[in-house]
Amino acid sequence: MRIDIITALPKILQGPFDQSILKIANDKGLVEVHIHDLREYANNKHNSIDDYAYGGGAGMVLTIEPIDLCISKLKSERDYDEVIYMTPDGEKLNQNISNGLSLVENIIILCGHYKGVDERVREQFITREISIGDYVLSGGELAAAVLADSIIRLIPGVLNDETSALTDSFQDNLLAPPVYSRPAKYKGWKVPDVLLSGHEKNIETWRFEKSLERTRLRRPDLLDGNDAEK
Ligand code: 6GU
Repeated sequence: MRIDIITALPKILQGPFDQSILKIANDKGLVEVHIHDLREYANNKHNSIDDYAYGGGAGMVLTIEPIDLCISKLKSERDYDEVIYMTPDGEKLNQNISNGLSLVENIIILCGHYKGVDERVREQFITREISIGDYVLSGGELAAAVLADSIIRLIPGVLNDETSALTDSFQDNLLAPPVYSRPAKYKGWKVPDVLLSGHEKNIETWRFEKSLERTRLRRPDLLDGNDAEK
């Protein structure tokens, strides 16, 4: 899979992709993430990529030309399944969306900034608009990193234990059960006996019950329309 991220602030995005699972995925050749600095597509004296909004008002708007040049260049090199714009007024990200996107070949992610992008960019180039939640960030970069992380970790082979992405919270509309590690007793605080029993069936049942209990308590909304309790 290939992910091209277009941003006015490339430095914000360097860190996340140089670390942890995202780096492993890249090193294994399972994903290629390319970060594009919008300023390199500014075809003017001052390298400017933003301008005042027509009609007035506070805040700068990312202009259409550099974005057009960058997206058009990428599209001339390969086909893209989606051109995604990160914006707080987009569709709210969930596990379903990430699952779907982990199956495609090539995506472009455009990060919004300042007051947003010229509306014609959204009309002409964008196939999908995604938000990561009901709060406002100062730019789409962190949101793009969140989206890319949630997609990349689902690509087969990225995680060591291939089943572990399947047992994540949300993957079956249930929150994950509690986990414990050594020591079995710490300052008198004990790990539940069943987990030390070696009895696989009982452990599985215990985990499922804990998942259900935790979901009922914390996120009853997830159980609406869920088969788990029927
Ligand atoms: Cl995608 N962008 C910005 N700027 N703020 C957000 C967001 C995106 N998702 C939630 N808040």
